[in-house]
Amino acid sequence: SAALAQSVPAGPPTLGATVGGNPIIKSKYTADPAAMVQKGTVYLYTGHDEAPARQERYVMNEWLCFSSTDMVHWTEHPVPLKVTDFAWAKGDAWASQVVARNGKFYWYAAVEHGTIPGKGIGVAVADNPTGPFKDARGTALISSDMTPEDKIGWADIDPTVFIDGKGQAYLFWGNTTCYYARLKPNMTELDGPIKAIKLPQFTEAPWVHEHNGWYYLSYASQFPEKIVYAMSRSLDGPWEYKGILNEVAGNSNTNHQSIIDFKGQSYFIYHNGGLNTDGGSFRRSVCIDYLYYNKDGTLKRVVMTTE
Ligand code: FUB
Repeated sequence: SAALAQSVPAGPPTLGATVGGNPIIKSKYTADPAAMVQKGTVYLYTGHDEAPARQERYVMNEWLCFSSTDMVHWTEHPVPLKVTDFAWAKGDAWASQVVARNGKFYWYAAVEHGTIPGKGIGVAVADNPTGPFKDARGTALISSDMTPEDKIGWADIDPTVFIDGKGQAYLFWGNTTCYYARLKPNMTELDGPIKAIKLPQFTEAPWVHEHNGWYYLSYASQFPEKIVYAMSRSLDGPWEYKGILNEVAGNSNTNHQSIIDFKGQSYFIYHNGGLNTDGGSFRRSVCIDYLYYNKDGTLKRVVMTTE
């Protein structure tokens, strides 16, 4: 079939080539993608936009999980995590990321805290990428009392976790200010102070990845959001701002990216508001396009495709 032919490219795809049918999930609205590669399979974790048509507010109560071995055909797994799995939380299944360590899978997720004003970040754990996941702490890992300069109530969102070659794990997160801290090897406790990173026009959605000896910190900038990025040789910085990676994605005020290498290709996974006539800022959809590196490690701008 045409879709299958696309999944086995005969050589590197050219700039602007399609991965295979954006948005990739058409059965529901999906947002805030975070992909994880495990043993020849990509697991894609997303938020679930459940706002009815014309309701211009987030309705998000659970996260979703899909998997693929070719980035074209996706299988949905039963809902692996809900806000109600965090007893201390009261709503808002916002952005999240899953990482693997020592045979377990740790899911970092932003929610509305039940008793401490504002958002918080929890961590759930499972023996399998598809769950079932259980709250690993019983309390928030990050809450607004830990970042007291938070004047907006949602500074503590959008976690991304990266484990370096020496096994040191780092948690990055934030809205308006980008924070980071080390994690203990148990992945459920901070190891040292929370620090702020100075990044130009940081809005939210940090994502940290590594490629050929460079660390990349991409993030959503301004509003409506573009995705921009910075590079460093060290996770402690200094981070050098490199500019726009992805322009505002159609019909959604937010964007939120995940970047992975899989079977020799690099991918930029993001969301837009392009599905159906009801699609938009509160009914978003995950899309995938190829990502290309220049020889000096900088990134070519992502060409967004719709097919
Ligand atoms: O989905 C809710 C929020 O919108 C996320 O946490 C942000 O990154 C933005 O996409």
